[in-house]
Amino acid sequence: TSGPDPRPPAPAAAAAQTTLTTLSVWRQLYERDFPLYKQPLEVGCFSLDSRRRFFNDARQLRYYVAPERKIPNFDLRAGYRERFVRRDDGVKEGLDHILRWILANRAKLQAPDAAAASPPDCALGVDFVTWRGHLTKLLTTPYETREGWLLAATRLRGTLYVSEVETDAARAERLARTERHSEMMYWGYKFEQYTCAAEPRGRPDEGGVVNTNEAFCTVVRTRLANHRLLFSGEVDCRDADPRAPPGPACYLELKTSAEICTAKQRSNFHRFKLLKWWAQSFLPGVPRIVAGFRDNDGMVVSVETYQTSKISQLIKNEYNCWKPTVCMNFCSDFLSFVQSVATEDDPRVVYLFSWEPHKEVSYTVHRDTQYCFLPDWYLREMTH
Ligand code: 0WD
Ligand code: CA
Repeated sequence: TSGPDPRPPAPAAAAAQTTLTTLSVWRQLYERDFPLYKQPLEVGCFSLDSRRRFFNDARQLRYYVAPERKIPNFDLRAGYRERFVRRDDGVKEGLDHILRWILANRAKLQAPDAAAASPPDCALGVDFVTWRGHLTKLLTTPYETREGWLLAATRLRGTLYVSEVETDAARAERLARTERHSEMMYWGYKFEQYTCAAEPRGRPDEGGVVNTNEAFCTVVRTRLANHRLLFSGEVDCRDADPRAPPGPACYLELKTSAEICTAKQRSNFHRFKLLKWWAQSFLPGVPRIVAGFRDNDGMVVSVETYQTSKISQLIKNEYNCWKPTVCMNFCSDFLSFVQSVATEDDPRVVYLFSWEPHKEVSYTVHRDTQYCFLPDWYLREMTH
């Protein structure tokens, strides 16, 4: 990630008025003051059940149960063969669940202040609708050296919808996934099972089935510079104390990571992993991240809680480390780039933004193709 970054900005990057054909990811361009980022406000939530069915409620929200022992010795391999139902990640859902939530909650979105601030052609009162995970990828792009991305954008009634398209490289990696890698993906979900209860005063059900179709997602509204955002992200659990503040302040993100034994491992953890963890939780305003550190056999040997707001302090001693302001300014400038490029208000037109490490962000325009992602049921409701 944060190695040397010697490339100069493209000449065009200096001129902000005209529509650029590419956007530079050169870090120094984004070392400005931290942009406005309004405290994310939870405007709703939804749940996906064991069969991936949508519910406009919090039925899948779970409650955090701190491990009883300092060395928990949770066995993350337990149940991988017998008690694991894996979501079919070949099924591309696009923004469908968020769109369902929008249709079920249109009245809420038209809050008085939102309606007043938005032009009449902007039916939802927001500029962007997307997944939190897509924004996380944007935040980390200036430091990413391995994986590129493809983001499809389409404009409908003034709002830009942004949905990821799987890259050829990501698809090849998914299809070539080894058994070991597949099992290690399970470990994260198994850790959730050891530390979450279905009821506020319940206990974890260690012997239950891990089903990755199930999800609880928060929907938040916020503003990045002049961009009004509506996005959703999966939330692992909340503080079990009923006196805890409402979401997102009561939410916790759960993570697993290899135990840190050497200075080199600690440095890598700070430079690479904490960047991704910070970006993912900062966006929706999730204040705490609980990390289970495991050995190579999948035994959790320690648990640590990180305050999202303190992570950037923690990494400041690393040489040439990532900076939150670069992440946020790049994301803001990318959204401005999308605004300037994706001008035609037509769900049959998709602007495909593409980025590969060591390159600039570029785009192509597609009319009436397989890239169209707003479903007919959504278009019928939104345009009648
Ligand atoms: O690219 C994405 N973000 C995709 C998300 C692609 C396909 C599906 N999804 C779905 C997820 O299944 C989930 O319902 O969107 C929802 C989550 O969206 P998000 O919060 O915007 O995604 P992200 O922040 O990347 O991931 C949050 C959590 C992950 O937790 P960790 O601790 O590993 O970051 O959502 C889960 C995972 O638990 N998750 C997924 N689960 C199954 N299949 C997937 C996936 N493809 N991506 C994330
Ligand atoms: Ca997690």
